[in-house]
Amino acid sequence: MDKNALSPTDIAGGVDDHLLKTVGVAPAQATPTELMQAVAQVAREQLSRRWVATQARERNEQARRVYYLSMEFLIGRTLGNALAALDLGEGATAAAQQHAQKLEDVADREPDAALGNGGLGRLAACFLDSMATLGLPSFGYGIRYEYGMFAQDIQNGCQVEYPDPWLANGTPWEFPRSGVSYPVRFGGWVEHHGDKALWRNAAEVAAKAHDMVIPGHGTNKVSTLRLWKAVAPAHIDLHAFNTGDYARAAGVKNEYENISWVLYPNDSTPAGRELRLRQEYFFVAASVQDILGRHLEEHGTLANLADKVAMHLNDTHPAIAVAELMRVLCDEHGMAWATAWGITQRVFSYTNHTLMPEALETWPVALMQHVLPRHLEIIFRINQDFLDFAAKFRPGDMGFLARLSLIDESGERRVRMANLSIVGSHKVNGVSALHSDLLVKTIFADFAALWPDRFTNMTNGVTPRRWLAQANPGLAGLLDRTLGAKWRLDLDQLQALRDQRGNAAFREEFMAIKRANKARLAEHIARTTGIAVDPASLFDVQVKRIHEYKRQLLNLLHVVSRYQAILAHPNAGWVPRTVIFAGKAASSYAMAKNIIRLIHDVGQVVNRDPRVAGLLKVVFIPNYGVSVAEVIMPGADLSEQISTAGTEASGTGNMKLALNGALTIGTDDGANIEIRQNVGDDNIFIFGLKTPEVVSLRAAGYQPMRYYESNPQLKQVLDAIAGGAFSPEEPGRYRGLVDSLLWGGDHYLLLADYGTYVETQLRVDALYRQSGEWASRAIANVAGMGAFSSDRTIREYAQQIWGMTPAP
Ligand code: 26V
Repeated sequence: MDKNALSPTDIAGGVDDHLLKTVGVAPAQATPTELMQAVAQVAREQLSRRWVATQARERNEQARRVYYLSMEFLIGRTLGNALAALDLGEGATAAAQQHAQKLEDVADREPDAALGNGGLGRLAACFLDSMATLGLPSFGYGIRYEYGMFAQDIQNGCQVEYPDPWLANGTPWEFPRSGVSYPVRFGGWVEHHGDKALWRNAAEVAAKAHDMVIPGHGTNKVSTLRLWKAVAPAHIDLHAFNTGDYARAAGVKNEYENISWVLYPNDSTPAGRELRLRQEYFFVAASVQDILGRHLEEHGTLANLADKVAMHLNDTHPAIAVAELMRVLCDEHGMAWATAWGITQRVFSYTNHTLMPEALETWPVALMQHVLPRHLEIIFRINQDFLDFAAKFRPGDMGFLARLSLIDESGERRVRMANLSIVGSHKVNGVSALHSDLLVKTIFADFAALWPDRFTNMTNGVTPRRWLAQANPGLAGLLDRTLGAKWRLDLDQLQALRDQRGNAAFREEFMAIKRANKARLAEHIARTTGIAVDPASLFDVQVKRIHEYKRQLLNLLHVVSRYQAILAHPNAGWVPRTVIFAGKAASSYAMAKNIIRLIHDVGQVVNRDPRVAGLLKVVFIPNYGVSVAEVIMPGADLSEQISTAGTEASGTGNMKLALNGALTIGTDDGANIEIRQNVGDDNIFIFGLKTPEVVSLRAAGYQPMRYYESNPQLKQVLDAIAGGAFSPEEPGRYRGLVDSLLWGGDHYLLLADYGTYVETQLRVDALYRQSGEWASRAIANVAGMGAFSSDRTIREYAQQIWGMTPAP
């Protein structure tokens, strides 16, 4: 593929060279961390070559490009992925060996780039991988946070958060572009001279570009992730500096540079914090300048902007870009409003990632006036034009207009960023079939009435390079021997595995690989929790952010039921189980933190009770993130996807687990529905209320107490938790938690789904006892996952939203 490919000797030589010249150590004395840095430098050189070549080609071709604007990119580690893309894996393994190291251990020294909270950020990272692999001319744009997602430690069963200084020792993967810097302005006021608006800003900060090169697989093309760092403009407060008041000078500098310091967490209730709004505008303003600058360089006019530029809004976080593009086109380039608006709508598209009303982003008008006065004016004008149009559609219907308005006038006036995104885009999509359907039936119904064709679905996907080839080398090897290596780029080829379901030798090999992955996971569990688990037991896995709607608590109710049932019927032939949890709680989300604590408290009791030894264990793996997930996904037997129907937009962990041969136990929610359609009803355990049933149960007046009173098993479980059976030193610790279910409304209907969930778990046991059958169904899961490659997702975006044709 690559004429300049390095031989193993070249690689080993390159590593030693970089140890000496870049890292600054004697090659013979290199530590694993230093080796990681040197191997990374060898890969970096190759990536740089590809970057230069790709950029030149796209410039010459005057290519149409897609710009993926996202506040989050949950990249994880880069070394393994880069080596695979560059086909340097074997050479690097050999080079590590020459230093008496395993490449795996070397790669383990790289900190994760955890520039995201969860699903939305990881999706962006999978999309970059697919855009590069499909050769789409593309850039990701985001923020170079100094501190990413917090690190989670568990102390006495409770979550404790630590900062994540992932850049403390530098990163070999970024290319600071000293020449690429843009001013970003804030605050002040607006003067109007005739029909000209003049924004007199109060402050200005510089945005400096730091590029990460995103290698494509099976191609020499690469893509760019351009992250902006906030830097105080050189001229600020020179006076303080000159008079020797360094403390004041430093204070002023920090006030500017704090914009890119830290990733905001997904809080239980997103606060309208000013710094967050500044972050959003900061990266949008820099990106728009960069994009228009590139366009003008190549085309010399903005008239054809929409023919050459697609900008995608990953959720509403970058939605201020709609107003910013209007401002730049009209105020700075003198374009007529109507012309600019036509271009803007053709340029933008928007993805919604959640139906949860608490998570919909709005900003107080007063805050926006203070931070972005000109943008607020522009938003008002967009709103005026829009409402004039909408009024003709349903004359006299003031409720309709109030709901559509970009401004929520019901209390403190607020700007609705989702409404701005929809009005400013030509396409709006949800992330699974169900979610997209619910969008147009619920929160965006009024917009869908106006513009039915604007709304569409793009079911999520995951990159098979990271989530199968890299995370599960054992299974990847078996696939290579069975199907050849092309599945990495054409995941539909997994279909052919269906024929292997009845092949005893294949099944055995498949399950031996699963067993080895479980042993690896067990080692990770022992190392991080001190708990020994048996790889022969069924590994039952729920890993994701901790949230009430995801119902980790329902899982735990089952664990307690099982514990009590084993005690009551010790000889009932129980299938040994290890129930594995992992995930972070937002630091201000008290209920989520309490759930983490309860998991640990239940674990303390269960794991020490000799009466259930060998039959039940409960573990919580700390600090869930991309790298931890790469160990967990391949080692799972059972994937828990048990959100209340209608709440999980898609899920992507569900895809990673099934792709690695786990069977799903899940509700009829998000992408679970499409997973079922693809793997077949017999190969998945779907239970519980469906979305319309959830709706009617709530409408009829849901009474959780009725389930408690009528199900003795459920009553026993809740009584035990509430009575302190798992917190004997503080018996009332979980009274409030149980009360929130019984008396607080049980908002996510745990008690309503409890019965069918526990029954379904018994069916899981029954199948697991028939190991051949289980193996066959696990294989069917892998075979059915072709549709969930992010390559498929990105092809759909390219063709149906961005107007681009990816390489076949
Ligand atoms: C949700 C919530 C729920 C209420 C409280 C605050 C809050 C804050 C953030 C969020 C989620 C934000 C968006 C997000 O990450 N959505 C996830 O996107 C994934 C990729 O599309 C998708 O697979 C997940 O189902 C969806 O939750």
